[in-house]
Amino acid sequence: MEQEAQSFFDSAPPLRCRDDVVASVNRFLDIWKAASAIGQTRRIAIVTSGGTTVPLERRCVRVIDNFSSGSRGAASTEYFLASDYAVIFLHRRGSMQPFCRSLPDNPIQECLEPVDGSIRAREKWFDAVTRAVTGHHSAVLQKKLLKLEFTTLFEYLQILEIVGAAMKPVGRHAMFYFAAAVSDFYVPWNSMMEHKIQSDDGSMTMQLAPVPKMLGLLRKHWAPEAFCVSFKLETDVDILLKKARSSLCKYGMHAVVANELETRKNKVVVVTRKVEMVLEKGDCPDIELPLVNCLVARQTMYLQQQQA
Ligand code: PAZ
Repeated sequence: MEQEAQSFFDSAPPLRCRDDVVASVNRFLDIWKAASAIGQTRRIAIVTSGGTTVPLERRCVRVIDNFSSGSRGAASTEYFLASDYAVIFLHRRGSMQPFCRSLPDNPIQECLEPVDGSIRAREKWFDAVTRAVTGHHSAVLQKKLLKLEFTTLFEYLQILEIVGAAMKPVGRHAMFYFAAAVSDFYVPWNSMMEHKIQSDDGSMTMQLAPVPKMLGLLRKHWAPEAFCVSFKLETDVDILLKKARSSLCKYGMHAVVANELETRKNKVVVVTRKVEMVLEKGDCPDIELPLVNCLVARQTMYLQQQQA
């Protein structure tokens, strides 16, 4: 498994923003280290969000994409921040952002209007705009939120490796929360066509390779002490829990959140080695509130086990 992961990284196109990512992650961690040194150790959640694309050509015209909107990751980020976590929000470019969930699709033109030579929020959208601006501003000002962007699977996994390895010193105070929908199959860079695939020949067949599983590397090498939560999405409820239980053991996760496509906004099951908890939205504003609360409590238990 490790060899497959290594050859994925060796053959991936170099990450263009690598130096910037490394520098911003290091800056974020320096703040965490300085606070820890004076006894104010904060937990850090690494929230992955949105779907990865799989390019079909090197000079990319076409991709394989998936349905994920990034809503789960954006909402969860808000709740982790509210629970006093610092958050690294590793998200798909253009996907849903924290504090912006109540805005319409075209927020600038729909929410704002020109008045007497300046711009102001329309009354109908005033509360949503205020929340979006102040929520984000306050998290950034307190240096509690770092946003990192990906589009392709190659970018996602390379950034994850940087962040994962950087989290080692954070130990049990780090929580990985893998809500992103990561492609299961891809076209390896070294077997990918350079130019746009031609349609002149009629139908075509393409061979996709399985994406190497990186969770094992995270648990074994990058950040072995971190609290790790992965997600399992299925459309067939009959296999959902079985698959979630199996990935709990296979990758050494502390919890797996099982969700079904149609009901994912109202119900999830948190699967751990000892218990399985069904969480429902009920009267909460969204399902991510009870979900994040539950996982924060599980991480507290995990931290207490170390002290015992
Ligand atoms: O991004 P979103 O809010 O539309 O959907 C969230 C989700 C279903 C992608 C997430 O809860 C999830 O299950 N992620 C892992 C998917 C998987 O690879 O099984």
